[in-house]
Amino acid sequence: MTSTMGPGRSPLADFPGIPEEFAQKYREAGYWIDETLQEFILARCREFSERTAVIAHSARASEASSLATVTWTYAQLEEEARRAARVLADAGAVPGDRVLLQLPNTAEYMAYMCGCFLLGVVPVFTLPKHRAMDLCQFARKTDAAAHVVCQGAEDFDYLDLYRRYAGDLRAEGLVPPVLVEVGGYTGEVDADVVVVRQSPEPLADLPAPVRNRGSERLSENVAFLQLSGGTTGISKLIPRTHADYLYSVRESDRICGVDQETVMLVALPAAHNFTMSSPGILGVLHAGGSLVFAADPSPQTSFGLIERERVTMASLVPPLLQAWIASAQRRTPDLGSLELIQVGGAKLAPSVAEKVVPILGARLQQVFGMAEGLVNYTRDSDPEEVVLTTQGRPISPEDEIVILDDDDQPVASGEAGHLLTRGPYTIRGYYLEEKANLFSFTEEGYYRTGDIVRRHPDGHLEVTGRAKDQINRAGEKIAVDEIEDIALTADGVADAVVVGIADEDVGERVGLVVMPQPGANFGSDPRSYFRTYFREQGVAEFKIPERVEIRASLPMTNVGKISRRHLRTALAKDMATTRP
Ligand code: OOB
Repeated sequence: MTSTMGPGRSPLADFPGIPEEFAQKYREAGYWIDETLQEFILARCREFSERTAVIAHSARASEASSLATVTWTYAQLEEEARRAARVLADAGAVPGDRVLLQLPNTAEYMAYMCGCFLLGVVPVFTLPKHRAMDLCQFARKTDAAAHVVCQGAEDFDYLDLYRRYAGDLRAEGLVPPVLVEVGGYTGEVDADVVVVRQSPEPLADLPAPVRNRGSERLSENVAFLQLSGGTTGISKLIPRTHADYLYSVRESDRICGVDQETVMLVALPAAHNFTMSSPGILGVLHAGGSLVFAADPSPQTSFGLIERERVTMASLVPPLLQAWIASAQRRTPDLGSLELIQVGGAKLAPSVAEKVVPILGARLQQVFGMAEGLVNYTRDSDPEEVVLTTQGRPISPEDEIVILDDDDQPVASGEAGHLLTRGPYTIRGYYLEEKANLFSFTEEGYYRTGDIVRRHPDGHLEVTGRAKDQINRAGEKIAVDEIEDIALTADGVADAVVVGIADEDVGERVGLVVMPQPGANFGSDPRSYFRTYFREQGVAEFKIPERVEIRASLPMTNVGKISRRHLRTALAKDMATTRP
């Protein structure tokens, strides 16, 4: 293996954390305990050593072109994590450094996620779908030491993606991260790319952890950076601490009944907050259960795995649930082992919710969460009506919920309004977003979720809408103004409006309305014109407008230009009623 030492990286920058008076309360209540993710991984791998931790495809193909399935016990998971830690250390990453993790749902994901925690580096949970524009931003913001990819697992050239943004960073005088390819790629690579060709020796001696914040307690330092859905510009970075995150994981296990017998299917992207911790991958590790990774999210693949591995629990976004229901009606798979299906990430229609028990034969749990913190669950003890029609109630008695009207005044009880929250696992500020933080957090430290909710008398929340300029496409969040800003840079665009078009299959699709400059020419197929343009700009595929309309003028009111939000609403309605 080549060893490329990276340059020294900057320490983590400061950001608004949870104030000491609150921290003290959370410690005293036993919510925050003094355990880091490194200690957590090591302790569970020892406690459950002989049990099965992971069943997944491995990107390190044992036979050319086919992905091999591996089964790792907890002891093997620790060994593989130590190998990954060795690779990262050899690439120059030292405790406290940031590492961009961009891996598909493979065994390597588990090895490198755990490897980061063992080494004491701060992973940044990017998704395989992110493209050059996203990665460039994440690398720049975090001064990442390494970027971990798997070239072989998908039909996409991550080396090319790396070259693109690394070039941009160098042009700005910055030092790009070292690229670490973990799939055993055999082609040519550049000098600053590390290809993991053989299994390195597990790292026996882990370096001493470092504090990356003011806090004396290691457990109250930053464990990783999660990505926000983003409402302004590209995804913001969410600094989560060991103590706050692990509290939410332990409580999630208790609420969802996760134990040693749990066999969880991981069908959604592993790095998503839902998949990670609600109760997700970390919840299963905490309890000593088993994780079964699906290489793709199709019902066929998942049903096969459920039958073969006797899966007991799965988490889905609503469109995927709909696909499961449709497929199960046609194929009658054996889902007998499946006890619980969690659904979250976007609003679940009651008409779909009520099909879960009769068609899939498993209990339903609604999950309304956010990477910034707050997670709500419906409980097994809730009446059926509550499970079908609400998005649950918070994890913690210390999760403070406030519902306000447009003027920041509390709504009457039972009325819908803006949801604000603060609590023992909700952040008080994004990483390096001073300006956005002023808007997203109140002076009292409440996070403005951008969701419109109604609270039922029993405390359950019902999501009734959204106030943020964001599109929710099958649980993937897209910031409207990010896409508008890019559209505006295309030749011949005078104005651009991006809207969410209501859609039965994925909830919402991205629509783009363009007002052309005089004489502009977008060819005979503007959609494909803009698709090509967005791709060239390094925009991730899921954010690229699926419908494009060219309009000589945009709606105005009699008092002049209407607000951007009204314009978007009007155009969205328009596009939903006119078929392309
Ligand atoms: C989850 O996290 P994010 O950060 O990708 O997105 C959070 C946003 C929420 O603010 C809300 O707008 C929407 O996604 N959302 C839901 C929902 N769950 C999330 N909207 C309606 N109904 C639901 N059940 O999406 C996430 C994080 C942890 C657990 C589950 C989901």
